[in-house]
Amino acid sequence: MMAVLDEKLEPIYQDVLRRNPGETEFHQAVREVLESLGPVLVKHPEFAEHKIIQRICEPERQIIFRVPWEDDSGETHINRAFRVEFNSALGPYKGGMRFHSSVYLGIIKFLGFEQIFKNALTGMPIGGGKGGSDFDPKGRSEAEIMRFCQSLMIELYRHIGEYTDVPAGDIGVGQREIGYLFGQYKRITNRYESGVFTGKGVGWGGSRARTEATGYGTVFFLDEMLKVRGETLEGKTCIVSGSGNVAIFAIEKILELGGKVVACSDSNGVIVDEQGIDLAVLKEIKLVERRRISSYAQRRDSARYRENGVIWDVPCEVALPCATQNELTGRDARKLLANGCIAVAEGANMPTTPEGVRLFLDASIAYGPGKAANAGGVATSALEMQQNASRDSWTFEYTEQRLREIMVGIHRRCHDTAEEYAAPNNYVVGANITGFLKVAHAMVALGLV
Ligand code: NDP
Ligand code: 2IT
Repeated sequence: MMAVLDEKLEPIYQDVLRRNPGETEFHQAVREVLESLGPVLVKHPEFAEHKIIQRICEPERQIIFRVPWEDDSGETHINRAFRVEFNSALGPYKGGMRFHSSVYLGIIKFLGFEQIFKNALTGMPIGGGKGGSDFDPKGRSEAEIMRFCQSLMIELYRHIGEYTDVPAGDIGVGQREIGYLFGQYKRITNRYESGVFTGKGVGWGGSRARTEATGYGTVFFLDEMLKVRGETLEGKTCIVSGSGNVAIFAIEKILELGGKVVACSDSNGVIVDEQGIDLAVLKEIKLVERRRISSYAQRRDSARYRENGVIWDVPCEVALPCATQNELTGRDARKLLANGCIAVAEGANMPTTPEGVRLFLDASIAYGPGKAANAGGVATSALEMQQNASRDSWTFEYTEQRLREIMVGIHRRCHDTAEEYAAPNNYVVGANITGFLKVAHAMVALGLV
């Protein structure tokens, strides 16, 4: 099933496997990028000479630390936290923090590696990094979450800074957690350094439209892919996996552009609403009450809850995976294609397995890989840094307009690069090569560091 790697790249990939044992998600992310790079090395022999690929696969710095904290009953817990500072050729390390029980070094490294190319694609001056912890926020009180964030920051503060490393949110980390992390950073350092975090609240240095940016941006990218095919979202039946930050605002933008969303999900099950998901009800349940998606079905007669269901079995024309890595398998891709799906845009990071990606590319549907399609989140983080640096605060309309232009630009560059490298409409090739070239040229220019 796997594509063959270029003969120069195969030994480099074997080295990555040997040096990073057991980190399967990291291996997957590296392999997927290397599979696109054969023709680049032919055009640019200087990259091999400077060992750019070997260097890009090795994080500049990896920080792993203990986070002790006390729950509300006085019991002590020990978690492990990570910050992988992957590449700073283009700017300070930039990328989110993920709190989820599945987090280990291999997940953070895959995310950090993807982030290098994604951030390069945005055209903004940001390097790549990622962090997180195996802390599970589910069922934890506000006070417990605050204590955990504060304990984590007692170690992390020394490694970050507006010119060094700028964290943000990801799974399990939203504005509330960013507030506790930033508050503790401010207390320890005695500096109101707004630019050290993005995803802050609008009242304390955050950017308007950052909350919406990843979901909106994914739909803007989707819209551009459809345009190339003479299509629009108007009247299209869509499904969106997950029901978190990315999923909710992807749904919002699909509805604004005239599409209909008939299903969403969480890690326990799937909601199918043939009348179309009622966004106000969804937001109330997820953003205000912080409850499970199952309670949506109790409030809408037209909705059904499928415990342990597979969302990709729901017939649709457009599918947006917005939950987590490897959530869409080869089996799911076959099902989507059989049901007439014509477009897939990834709001999540690496949600489609390699077999699924191959099936989408072979079927020539519009397939937008995460590092391109979901780059609107981090791009708007860079706009937040820009506002912080100039002590300014832009309107929602202006910020969304900038986001839209950035997504149109990313789409165009990926599209044109794919054509240049004889892989028309292959956004995987387009995104990997465009992102890589930008970082590789900068690394050569900066010397052996
Ligand atoms: P949230 O924590 O807000 O929501 C995550 C959603 O995905 C929840 O519905 C969650 O369900 C579901 N989910 C998480 N893990 C799993 C799992 N193992 N199996 C099934 N479902 C799961 O996170 P975000 O919306 O911020 O992130 C979603 C995806 O988007 C991630 O891949 C993230 O890396 C990516 N992303 C996020 C960006 C951002 O700005 N936030 C930017 C770019 C990409 P449950 O509640 O049951 O866990
Ligand atoms: O995966 C991602 O791009 C994010 N979670 C957002 C990172 C950021 O710094 O805004």
